[in-house]
Amino acid sequence: MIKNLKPILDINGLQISIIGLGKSGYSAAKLASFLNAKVHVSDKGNSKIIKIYKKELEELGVVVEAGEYSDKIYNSQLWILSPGVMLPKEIILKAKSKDILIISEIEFASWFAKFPIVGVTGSNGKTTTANLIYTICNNQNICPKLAGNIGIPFSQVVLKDLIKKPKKRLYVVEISSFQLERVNLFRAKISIFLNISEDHLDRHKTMKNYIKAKMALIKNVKENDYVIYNYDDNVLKQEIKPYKCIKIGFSIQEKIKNSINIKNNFIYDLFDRKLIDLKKVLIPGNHNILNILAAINVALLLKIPTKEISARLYTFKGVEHRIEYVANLNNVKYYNDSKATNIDSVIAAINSFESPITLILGGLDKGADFKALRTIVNKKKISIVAYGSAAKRISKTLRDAANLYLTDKLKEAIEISYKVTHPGEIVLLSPGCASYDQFLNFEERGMFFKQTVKAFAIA
Ligand code: UMA
Ligand code: ADP
Repeated sequence: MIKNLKPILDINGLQISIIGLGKSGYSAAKLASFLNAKVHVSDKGNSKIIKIYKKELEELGVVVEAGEYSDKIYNSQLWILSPGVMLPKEIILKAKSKDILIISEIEFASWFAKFPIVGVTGSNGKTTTANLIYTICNNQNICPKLAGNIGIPFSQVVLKDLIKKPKKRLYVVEISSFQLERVNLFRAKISIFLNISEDHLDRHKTMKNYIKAKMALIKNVKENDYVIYNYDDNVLKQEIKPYKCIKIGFSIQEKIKNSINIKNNFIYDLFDRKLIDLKKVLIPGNHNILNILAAINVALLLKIPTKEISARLYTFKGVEHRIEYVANLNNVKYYNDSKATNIDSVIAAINSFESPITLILGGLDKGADFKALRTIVNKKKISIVAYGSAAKRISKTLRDAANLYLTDKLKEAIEISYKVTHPGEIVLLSPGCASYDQFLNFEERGMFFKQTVKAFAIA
């Protein structure tokens, strides 16, 4: 029985159930098995990948059940939940009645992480900022490793280090609200909050719950830990106030004392010396300047020489599927922003361009508030090509604010954009919706967009 929430640093012989056998469950099972726990994995699905993982884990002595959760899950002292798992209330209550400790995979991995963690969260910009930190700080003294929601389970990275025993390491962990839902003792030396806007309400139900999940990143913050946060985000500013730690704000709207600041297209360091020439930065938009400010603050805390910071930053070309330049066809530039799956990221993309835009918006409707786009599409004279299951709602909300075309498939939306966009203008896929209606994920959607656009060039 584990009544208090202490990390169980010795899990030798402990009976553990891992729920969900995706990337996280698979890696957590391998880590737990390496540490000699008795591991049982349960997944309600039974896909091809589950079968592959099952075979591999069974060779390690892990018991795997696929297709349903059996009562075996209750024969354990610790549950590790994969981020995508949402358990019915009655299962949680039954586990609690049996004193089973329920944690997230990120929490579990952190118990065995022997090096400091930089935790990166926010509604948008996590992957870009984590990659920026990695690029700027990647030297022999820091030895950073990317992990977490970025697609590399933290358990996988921690296990590799337990085996290889490196002398130095910094974990740069991208952390989603799902992963923070069951954090008990997780603690990052540096925590980053990029922004908070409406997202994942299908899971969290209310903004209050969503914000609460995000703030769990600093639930265990200590006085000498650092919290780097977007000072232009009013919600964050309020939420962070009560925490006792070293707070470092960053802003593009106002000058902040004892912080890096922006003046005349330059970022200045704490001593008012020029640090970054923003004209040399390759990634577009004010949102990316905020991401850069967050990353530079980390680099300065890690004492990366300023020349190294600027030189590395100027090489950073951005991450695939985030306002990614695709092609120039007949003097029309095409950009792939398939990762924009909420409204704030669509606004960030629109604001990154001066030229008129044909915006491809749509996909699987997550219930986003398209009203929030009315002002900007009207002001910037944007044409919208709406597609997918969200198209009708987009049309209803925005047809009197923008020139709007309606269609079903993304392919047709690209064809319409090709026809209606004039030389000097931009075609931007920034869908603001999930991809799962027509694609496996946002990566597949972005690849499809790029291939279709490039095919126009050949035709
Ligand atoms: N499953 C159950 N019960 C459930 C739900 C799912 O058994 O109630 C099973 C499924 O059948 C499946 C497995 O759980 O076999 C999937 O687990 P998962 O959804 O947690 O996926 P992983 O493969 O472990 O990937 C997770 C993150 N997925 C989610 O948060 C949904 C990945 O983020 C992350 O990269 C990975 O861990 C490594 O840390 C993806 C994501 O979409 C990219 N994140 C969201 C986002 O960025 O918006 C938060
Ligand atoms: P995340 O990992 O949080 O999803 P990404 O870096 O993958 O963030 O970017 C997701 C989407 O959000 C992309 O469309 C990108 O252009 C946009 N974006 C990136 N940074 C920000 C930011 N700071 N504010 C708003 N949108 C952003």
